[in-house]
Amino acid sequence: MADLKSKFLKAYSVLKAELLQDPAFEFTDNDRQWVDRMLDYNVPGGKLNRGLSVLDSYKLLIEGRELTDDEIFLASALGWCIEWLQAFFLVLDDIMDGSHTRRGQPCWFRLPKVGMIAANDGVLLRNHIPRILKKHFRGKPYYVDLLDLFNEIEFQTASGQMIDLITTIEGEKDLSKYTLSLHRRIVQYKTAYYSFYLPVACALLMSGENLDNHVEVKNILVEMGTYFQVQDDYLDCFGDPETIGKIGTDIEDFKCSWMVVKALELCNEDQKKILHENYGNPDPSNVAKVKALYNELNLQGVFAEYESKSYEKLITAIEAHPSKSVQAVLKSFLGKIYKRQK
Ligand code: GPP
Ligand code: MG
Ligand code: MG
Ligand code: MG
Repeated sequence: MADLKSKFLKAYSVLKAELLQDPAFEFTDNDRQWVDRMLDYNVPGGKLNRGLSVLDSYKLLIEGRELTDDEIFLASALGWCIEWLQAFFLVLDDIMDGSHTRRGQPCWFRLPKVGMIAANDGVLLRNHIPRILKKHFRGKPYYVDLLDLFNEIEFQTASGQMIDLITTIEGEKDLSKYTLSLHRRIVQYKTAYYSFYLPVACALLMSGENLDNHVEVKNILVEMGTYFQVQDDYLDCFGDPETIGKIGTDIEDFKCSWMVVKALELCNEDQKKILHENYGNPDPSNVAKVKALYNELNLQGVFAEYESKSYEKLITAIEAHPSKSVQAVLKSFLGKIYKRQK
């Protein structure tokens, strides 16, 4: 596995070098340096779970036989396309959420020389994906399906991001609309499809499968992605910023987070008043009051319970799947995120 990871990391340098020599644009040294630095800052610094999962999943799907170097490179290239997509989303999400840090460093747009150039860098990151796909997959029978998959999932993610954002519009702040069903809709679209379904769908396409035959796999991965975003919401409030590499902003931003939805479900009238008075206010004293209320309601315990229940449900759904190799793919993915601290 260590060997596969090092091959995956090598593929990044190959893809970056190709993009920096893209014949469709006449780069000067200065332009090339900008893109080089922008990519290194935003693409490879995360956990790489999504990218590596394409490789892991493909290996499990073809069962038994060794991967050829060509297959390792292609599965890595698809994994990197997902990491590029993620970089595109995060660069823009950090602007929209007014975040300060990401992956243990200032958000890209916070760098004095970058600022709103980051918005165009986001567009560039997004455009690199079809360029990578064209270069390496154009002759493959599944090329059109790959393009279609990335397009569909980008649309779903942007739509999820839209509902995440429009629930927080200034002047219309209304906690009464924050329910578990709204939360579910947001996280399913903004996170689950691109983070969980996409890596496995890429591996399925590469192994010659028709995605229409894998609706149940998709349903399980969307469940897993929902659980993953609940963890993200929890860590935004109770995670260690040193470990997660980012400082939470959900309370300040009036987000429809799992935490506030649960708090609203469990609170009495006096506690509800505290939420209404303090949620969505950037002042640290207001944020502290919300966190104190979360503690009073034992949301850490409520989350721990949610976490083990979700795990059990997912394992049951996975074990009901007829294919052992698909079960292995799904279990490997779940193993990577269960009880994660970052
Ligand atoms: C995560 O939400 C969702 C995304 C990164 C999708 C963004 C989509 C766009 C079209 C820009 P989050 O804000 O909770 O993530 P984090 O906690 O990492 O900031
Ligand atoms: Mg964010
Ligand atoms: Mg966001
Ligand atoms: Mg978050």
